[in-house]
Amino acid sequence: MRVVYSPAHLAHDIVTETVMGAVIPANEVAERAERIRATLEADGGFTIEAPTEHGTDPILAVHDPGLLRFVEEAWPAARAQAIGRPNLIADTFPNFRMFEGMSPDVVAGIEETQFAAGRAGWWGLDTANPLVAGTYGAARAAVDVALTTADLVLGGERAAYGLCRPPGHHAARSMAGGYCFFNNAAIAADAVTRATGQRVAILDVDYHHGNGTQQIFWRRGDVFYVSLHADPERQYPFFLGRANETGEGEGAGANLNIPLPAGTDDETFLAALDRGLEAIAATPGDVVVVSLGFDTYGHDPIGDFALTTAVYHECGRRVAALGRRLVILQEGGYYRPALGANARAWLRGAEGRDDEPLPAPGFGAAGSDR
Ligand code: Q9C
Ligand code: ZN
Repeated sequence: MRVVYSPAHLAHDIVTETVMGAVIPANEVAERAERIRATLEADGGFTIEAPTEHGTDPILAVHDPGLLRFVEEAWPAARAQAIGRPNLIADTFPNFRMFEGMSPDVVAGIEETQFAAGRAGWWGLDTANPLVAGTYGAARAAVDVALTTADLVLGGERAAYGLCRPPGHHAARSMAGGYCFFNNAAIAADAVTRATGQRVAILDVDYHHGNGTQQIFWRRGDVFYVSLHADPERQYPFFLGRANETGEGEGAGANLNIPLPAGTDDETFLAALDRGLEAIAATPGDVVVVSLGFDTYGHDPIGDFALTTAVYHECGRRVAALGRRLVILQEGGYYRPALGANARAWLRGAEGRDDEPLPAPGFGAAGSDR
């Protein structure tokens, strides 16, 4: 399988994040993508290639120009304001209840502030997306990775994998969040619908609900969003991801959320996956964009599912059995020791290759499960 990867992600060198205000070692780190790349290289069945530049038009087809400008300018602006921190994390957000009782005209007149912390809050969902000097370049490269992966599939590949980092599915039209800045999968899906004039499905199997992807396509009937995720009742992003969110207007019925309980195991997950795949099979279209996360893994530090490496092979196999062409894009997954093995298993399953074990630990950079 052809894999698209850019070393530009390394400049998004996140070291810490905050959880409920406390500073902890970051989860969404560069090592994640490097582990996956090394394991796919060691496998020998994947070819790794660089993305091509696609410019900002495909980003602006999906995102508010203000969000793009914010991600580009936030770091230099923070520096210019003599904010000498290693990263920029917002702490004040325009919670919609702040404006309760105020007329829509008054609310519409409220503007983005140019002060770094306020501006990051204006464009952000939460405190989980630290922005550093290299964030803009990395986020732009992740979009190019996604669009190049889509190009490969439009060019005739049955399936291709984009090793996107930072991930994207929490980023909405006008909002970053949850380690995401630009919505790689949404940008790719939008580009595919424009290139083909056909409907596209997005299958999101990251542990978290892809609130950003749902929001972007909420009123669109040309992109069908299906997500399997931890029930937002107990898990981030908390305020979207419920089963009764099905889309509106042209998009009515084109959003399917499948929230899952803590402890979800291989069997429960596969049953939910089959539900999602049946729904996709019932809609027209030839291309599926997969938002692929491995934070469903049993040892994931921020998830509570119990999936095994073996089931990822079966998931890849079942998704490919749809018979559609696959633009597979990396989202989350934070248990670094198993990331390579999990990605390799999923992608081998999608390609119809068997689930042969990795080369022995110590042989090459593939790494073992534990
Ligand atoms: N206790 C993705 O997987 N909340 N994003 C972290 C940790 C944010 C996850 C809280 C999680 C965002 C792409
Ligand atoms: Zn996730």
